[in-house]
Amino acid sequence: MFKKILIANRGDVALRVLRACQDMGIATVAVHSTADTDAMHVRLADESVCIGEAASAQSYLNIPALISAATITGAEAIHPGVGFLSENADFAGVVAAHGLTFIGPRIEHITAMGDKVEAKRTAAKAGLPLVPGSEGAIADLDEARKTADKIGYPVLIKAASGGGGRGMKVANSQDDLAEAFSSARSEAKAAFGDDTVYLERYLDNPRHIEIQVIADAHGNVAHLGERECSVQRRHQKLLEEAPSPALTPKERAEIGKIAAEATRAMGYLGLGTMEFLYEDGGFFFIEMNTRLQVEHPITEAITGIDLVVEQINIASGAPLSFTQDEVRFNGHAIECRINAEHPTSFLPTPGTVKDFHAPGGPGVRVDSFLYSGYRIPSDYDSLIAKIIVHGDTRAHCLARLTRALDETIITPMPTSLDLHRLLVRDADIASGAYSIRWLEENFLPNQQND
Ligand code: MV4
Repeated sequence: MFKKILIANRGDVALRVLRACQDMGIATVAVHSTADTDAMHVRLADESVCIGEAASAQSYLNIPALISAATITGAEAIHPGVGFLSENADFAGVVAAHGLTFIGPRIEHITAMGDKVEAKRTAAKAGLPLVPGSEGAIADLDEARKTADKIGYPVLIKAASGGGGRGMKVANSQDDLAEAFSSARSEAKAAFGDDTVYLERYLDNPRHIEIQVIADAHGNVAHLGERECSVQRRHQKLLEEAPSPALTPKERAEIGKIAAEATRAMGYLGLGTMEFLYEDGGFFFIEMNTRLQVEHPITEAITGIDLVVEQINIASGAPLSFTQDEVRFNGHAIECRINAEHPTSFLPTPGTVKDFHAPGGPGVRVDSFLYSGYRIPSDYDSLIAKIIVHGDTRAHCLARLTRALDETIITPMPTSLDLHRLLVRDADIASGAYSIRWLEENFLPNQQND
């Protein structure tokens, strides 16, 4: 096992990894920008290294500074956390080239899943069900037309280098196709420097359901159930729950088995998440994330498995601490993401926190780096806290979540807490009757949707 790990991240995920290391008796190295000198992850780590200026490009994305920090502190492994360099195959390669261990999947899988065309090819080969669409990239308008005629309108043009919703265009009929094709291409070129696009049948209002998978270097593979992530606005998830209120036990067992078998077929290593669109009882693979996810705590809550500890174990060559047969799904969990943002404009509201009071009691977990007097920098994303609640049933979980949200105090800046307080009292949330358009259409009807 590693003696010392460097955590190449900040915020709640840096604390999350730090806590796993502490539970395992592993020493920690925090890195921070000049804007994060007073950050909680720096205070709680055994050692810390300043790696650059506030701008992420000069600090949390600064590969030479991160490698230097690991080398001078004698860290043996680097955990990339979430975001930043967590899905950067070049970084994983540089880490390995310096004799350090990247706590994450193999480079080939990070590379394959980063290219959405290659991701679909890999997924299809591994037996995952796909949205009907082009076999690979679409070369020109003529090919787009032929493919669209074959699969039927409406169709969606997507960027191979995209993901997270950027560079997508819908064509409702052949009349729209030329415009959608060329604007998707030029947007992709501008956003990613790559105008490779592909085509899929457009699903009108699916749910977003993802499956957590995990594999070690000894041939042990497991799925840890699904997370329902449909409550989102502009591709920012607000609330996630496990299990999904939409699935029957039979559907859950089937898609879990398919995902685990695909994980094995790929020769995948470590923690991964397969994202599916779910509509009319069918699952359609769209993307795979080759990292820990922000919403991982709800899976931890219903399985009792520490996903970060497992990641570290796997990276050190140890086997999974459980087998698929030993995984038990227990009760229901919901995560609310609390952002420092304006309730209607959704613009960030950085500044100094006056009062912070976290909720507590049975079934409540808070992953946050806030403290009273902490100054939230304006340089990073606005996620400031995650409130994760577990209950015996979905209704029990919602009751506990309602009380947990009502206990929470964050002043003086506006946050998304008030929106969550309304959401937990909403009839559609109570019944689980929502899909990916629900929040924008029914809850924020005055917002500009994209
Ligand atoms: C789709 C889709 C409908 N049909 N693909 C958006 C982000 C990217 N990960 C994939 N996305 C979508 N792909 C087909 N063929 C609708 C979306 C989509 C979406 C997906 C998951 C969660 C939220 C979403 C919000 C808008 C659109």
